[in-house]
Amino acid sequence: MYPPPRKDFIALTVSDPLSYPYNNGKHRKQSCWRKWKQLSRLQRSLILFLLALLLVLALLSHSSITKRWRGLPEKEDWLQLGDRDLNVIPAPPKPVLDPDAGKPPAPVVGPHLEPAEGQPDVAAESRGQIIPILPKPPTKRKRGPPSLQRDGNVSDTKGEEKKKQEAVPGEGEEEKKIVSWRGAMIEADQTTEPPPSANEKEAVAPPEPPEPAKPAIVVNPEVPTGPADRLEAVRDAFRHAWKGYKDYAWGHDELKPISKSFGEWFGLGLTLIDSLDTMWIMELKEEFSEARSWVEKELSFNKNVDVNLFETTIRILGGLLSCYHLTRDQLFLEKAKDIGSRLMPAFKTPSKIPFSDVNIGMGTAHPPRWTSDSTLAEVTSIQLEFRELSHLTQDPQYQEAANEVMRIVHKLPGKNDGLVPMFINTNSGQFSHKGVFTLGARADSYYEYLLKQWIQGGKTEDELLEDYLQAIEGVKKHLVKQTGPGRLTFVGELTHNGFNPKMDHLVCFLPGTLALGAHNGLPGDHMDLAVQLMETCHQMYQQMETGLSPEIAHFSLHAGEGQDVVVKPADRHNLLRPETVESLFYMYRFTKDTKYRDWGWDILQSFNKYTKVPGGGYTSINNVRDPMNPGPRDKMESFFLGETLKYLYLLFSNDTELLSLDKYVFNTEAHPLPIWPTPPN
Ligand code: DMJ
Repeated sequence: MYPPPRKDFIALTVSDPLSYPYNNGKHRKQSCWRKWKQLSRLQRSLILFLLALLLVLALLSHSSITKRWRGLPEKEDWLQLGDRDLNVIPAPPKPVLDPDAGKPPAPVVGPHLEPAEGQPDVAAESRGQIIPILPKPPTKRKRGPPSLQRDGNVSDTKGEEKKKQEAVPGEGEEEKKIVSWRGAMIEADQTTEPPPSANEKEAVAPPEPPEPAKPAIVVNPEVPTGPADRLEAVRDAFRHAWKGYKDYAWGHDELKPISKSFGEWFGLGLTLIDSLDTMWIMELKEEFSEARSWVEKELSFNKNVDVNLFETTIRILGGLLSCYHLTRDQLFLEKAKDIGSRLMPAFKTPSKIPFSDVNIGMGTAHPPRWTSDSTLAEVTSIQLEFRELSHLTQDPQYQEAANEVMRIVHKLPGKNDGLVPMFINTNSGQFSHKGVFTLGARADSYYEYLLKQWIQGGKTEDELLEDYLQAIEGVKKHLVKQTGPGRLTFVGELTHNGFNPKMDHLVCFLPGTLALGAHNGLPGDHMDLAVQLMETCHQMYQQMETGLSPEIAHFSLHAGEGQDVVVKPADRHNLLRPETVESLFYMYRFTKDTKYRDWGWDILQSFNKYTKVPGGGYTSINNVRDPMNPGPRDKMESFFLGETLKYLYLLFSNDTELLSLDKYVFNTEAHPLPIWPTPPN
């Protein structure tokens, strides 16, 4: 409740319109003076005090508003980052591709993000490359630094206004402006661009407040970006991620880089184990050796803890097996055997379809509390690892349990031209929740593992190949469509209501898998589809203002001028997922088309611009459409180190014998396992 107004105050502010005309200034002045004289000393003192108070308040709020306009953050807005973290590169908005795709892109003036590989400097416009520059300050002021605010989405910035923003600063103007940025995800000296030369370093402007009236350029056009530099940039990214993990989450499952703490899922050092083979491949020997020592001295699976069968298999069992193959260090095989045998109780179900959860200390397993169903992708994407464990240990129990699941699913009714429902019941062994078909969450890696098991086994298991080929026909028949505006090929979903033009980022594993199949002798049109889908996955990044894909995209089927990719508010997050860079790796290995490397390079740069946390680590973000405030989620998923950075490294490596795709098959968490030699007939 507000208190009643004070009488003194009212007496002063109400005028007397009956005695004096309202617009007569002289009379009004005289009247005010008379009124003032009529007041008691106490009343006058009170009024003067109130006026003084109002003046002080006005001055204070003026100073705070001015601060915001100048882009100076208020302390609590910076998520407790230290003062040094306030000096960050401004996040440039990334325009969507011109909807007139196909037409030659309009010439863009500005520095190149990076020249094409092997050439010192190729015109960015020849690739339709985006040139990031700061937007012109908007006229409307919103919360946040005015120089970084944008109204509406990027298409609003087109036209005359945009042309003005793209002007190159003249000689003598600063090439880098460093301004504070709400969201604080970027360090001035830690973009993907390789370190500048001594001269260039001197040219870099020191951190200082922004000058909102001038556009500022954040990319140094002179930076060389040949293959070696790109490899080094990925290693730098890994080191930065690892630093955060080591400093704030060592031995725990996941880093929370903003709060500089950790999150626990299973309590098994998930990130550390998921990262082992990446460090080995990147030749980060010191980091690897420290991690190995933790595995030797600290890692214990004898814990009363429930773990998810699928996640533990692909990340921990897969990670340890792969590390054993790369290093031949028995430690990793011993640990793999330990966790593998502790997961086996999951298969003790009436149907032989495993439960989702296992207590690795108690040796018990159970489904989720709310259902007796397991997720289809989960029970059919553990086979590469269990089969390999049997190979190495000569103990057939692992392989038999895993193969049995595939045999059951192979024979099950309820598929739709090879497409499978998303759930399977652990009691009945039948599909449940039938009628919904997707290549995204809950079904994705079923398709991936059909092909990869066939390859792992030396291409001898015909049922796997049969199921894979049929499934791809089903995908083509029911799920593949093209957008109206730009004719982008995408994979949608079938629901009870019919076709839904929705595609999870997870589906971007598919171009790589299709290409791998074609490389292994499967139909050429699989490769054609791979090329088209790869373009779409690239566009899911390219058309976002941050250059990062949303978790889910919807596609427009209507012909016309609209946008191909539509993102719903709830789907705008990015979890640092690997699927697109995974496919880029396969596509580059099989085609040697350098555009795939360029696309991967753009993605790495965007990760560095929008998800890199000062001090160490990368974070998932909430909004790929808002470069001013991508909204850090304070979580670095283990697959960022296990998969995303590994695939980027392999994409940029010129050594095709490094994990040759004719010798290794990657599990769904990017852990390479050997292809078995074909048995003699
Ligand atoms: C990873 O754990 C695996 O790639 C899995 O197949 C899907 N989800 C994440 C990455 O997105």
